[in-house]
Amino acid sequence: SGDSSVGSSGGGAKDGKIVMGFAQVGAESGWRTANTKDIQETAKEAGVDLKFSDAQQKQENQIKAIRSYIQQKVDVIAFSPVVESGWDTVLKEVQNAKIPVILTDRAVDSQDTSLYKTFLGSDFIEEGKKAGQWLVDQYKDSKDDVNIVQLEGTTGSAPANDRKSGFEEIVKADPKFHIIASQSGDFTRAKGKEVMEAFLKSNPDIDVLWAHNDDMGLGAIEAIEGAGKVPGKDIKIITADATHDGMQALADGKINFIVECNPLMGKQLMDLAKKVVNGEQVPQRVVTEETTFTQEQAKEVLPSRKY
Ligand code: GZL
Repeated sequence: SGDSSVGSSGGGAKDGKIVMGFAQVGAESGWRTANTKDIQETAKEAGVDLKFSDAQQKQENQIKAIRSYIQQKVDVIAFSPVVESGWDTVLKEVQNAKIPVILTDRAVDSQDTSLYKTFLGSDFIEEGKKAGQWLVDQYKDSKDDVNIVQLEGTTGSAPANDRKSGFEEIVKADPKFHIIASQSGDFTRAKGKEVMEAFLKSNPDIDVLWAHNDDMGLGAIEAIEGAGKVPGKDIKIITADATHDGMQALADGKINFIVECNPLMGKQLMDLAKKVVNGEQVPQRVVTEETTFTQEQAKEVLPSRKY
């Protein structure tokens, strides 16, 4: 009949191509734009027909996009849930439409793990612990109190929840560490600057900033310099992600340590998508590879970084 959609998994698979609906969080950070670029490039390389939406960090927009992918009868739906909760209803609609789901980057707190085939992304608790451990090691010979402020990621998101709990688990084991302020900067540079300005106004003696991503850390650097203090010296800064701008600030001595969060998961996503569309078994959890960087290491690797 020449109609290649006949007999496919129901998707609009034109000429045998897999059709993927991807509902992205937004374009809030350098990490996110690197993640988006990688997904779009690897889809092309894998011959996957990618339908892509940007939810401007709003859950209702992601839910709308997922519903539109159901209507379009795509072969597979992938998305990075902006927050952990509130997904069961729409994921049940996808399940009823017999479309497999892959979670990327961020997790959902649904108890029913049959609602998705796999979760591909970083271990954010581990990332928080790495940040905390670096701090403990830095101050191991000091008896003085250490005052920490924390710029949390998007409220309710898996990276914010888990980076916070991983970090606090490590530093709270030592009574000299005090988290004197902690607030969301929504993963953006602008909000990170705004919240850090408020922290600086109400806390004259901040020793350390732990920012859940580079972008908030970079905004905080502007606030710290605006307050006449030296970032990386007067206030030590730890961030997560290791995007180009963060790594540049690390090499320049304005950030002291970065815990990498690898956005380049597109190739793994496309391989997993082909498997789930073909009904093959895939692991329930795939953890992305990533490391950490000191100022010296940043200087070395900057020229070869992809993002
Ligand atoms: C982490 C990702 C976070 C990044 C932020 O995997 O969800 O969202 O750390 C991004 O930069 O906004």
